Amino acid sequence: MARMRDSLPRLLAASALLTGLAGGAAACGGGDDTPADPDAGYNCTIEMRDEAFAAGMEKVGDKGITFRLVSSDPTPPARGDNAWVLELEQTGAALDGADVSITTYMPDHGHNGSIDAVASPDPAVSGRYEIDNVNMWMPGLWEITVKATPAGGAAADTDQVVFRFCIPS
Ligand SMILES: [Cu+2]
Repeated sequence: MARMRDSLPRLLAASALLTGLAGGAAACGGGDDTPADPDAGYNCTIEMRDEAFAAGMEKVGDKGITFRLVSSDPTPPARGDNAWVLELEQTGAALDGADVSITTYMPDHGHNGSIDAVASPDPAVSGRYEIDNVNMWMPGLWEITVKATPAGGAAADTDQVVFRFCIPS
């Protein structure tokens, strides 16, 4: 069944490719299932790998850090640059002073977002970080990996979670 789920969007991408070729649009980089036209849009209603955005949604990494996505501007996440607010907790306490990094990636195309996200702690709220430039420049499925290393922690202390959002157009 996983294969069925995966292949349907690819079929749609393939038909978008054919449509795009007829219009002479350029491809966006390697991969045999790369849509031809970044502006062609993407049918998120049949995408099964994504998550519905909800303000305050949480994920817990393997090392026990809770990553709470407090908000996204715009809501839900949309094409282009998004500003996120994130809260981190570990063993029930707000995690201040962590080294936070964000990577956006399109698994179907093998490419990242066009610019690097920037994380900065919110001095007003313990454990809260503002993330600018969460970039999803193209319609389709994006994986947003959030990593956090507690203050003074080694690389082995780094925890991470992945959010998956679909950008329709
Ligand atoms: Cu892409």
